[in-house]
Amino acid sequence: MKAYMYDNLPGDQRLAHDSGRVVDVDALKKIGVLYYRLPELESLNKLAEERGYKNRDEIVVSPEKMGDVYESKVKMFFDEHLHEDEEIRYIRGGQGYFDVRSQEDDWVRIQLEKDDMIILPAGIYHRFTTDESNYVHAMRLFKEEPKWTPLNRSSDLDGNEHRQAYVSQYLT
Ligand code: KMT
Ligand code: NI
Repeated sequence: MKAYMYDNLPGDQRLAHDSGRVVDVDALKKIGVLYYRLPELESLNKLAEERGYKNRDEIVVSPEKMGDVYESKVKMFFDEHLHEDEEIRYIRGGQGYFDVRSQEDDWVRIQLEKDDMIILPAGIYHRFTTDESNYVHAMRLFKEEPKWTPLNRSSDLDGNEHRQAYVSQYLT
């Protein structure tokens, strides 16, 4: 895992866009983003048990696996959105970038690789992209009732109860 401020320069979303300004795990925690390195599946299972993640599936995001829809899917994942529940991802292979909004509403880019696990809190604005390798294999974990419909950023969403809960816990 490596996290840094996104450079906001033009260019493909899959490029590193590394500004050189590092962001540490503590700073991620302050905006409610939890990071774990879990080389043993056993530790993942323990964490899942503790946090009530009862369900899981696996996804491979790649042109080989997805065919023609790959490019459009990757663009969709990169639309800024939030969910009304946590987004939990455990990377099994390949790499990818999760971008999350900082306290100042700038993008923080989190580069993940095999054995990295990330938990994004409900209500945080974020987006995802593969990198230049165009391959990521991830486990998606969720609670009983997955509520992970992406809600795209808009002023209408400001009043959403999950957004408001996030803002009052982490941004004020
Ligand atoms: C998401 O929600 O952005 C995804 O599922 C992308 C693939 S998981 C790394
Ligand atoms: Ni999401």
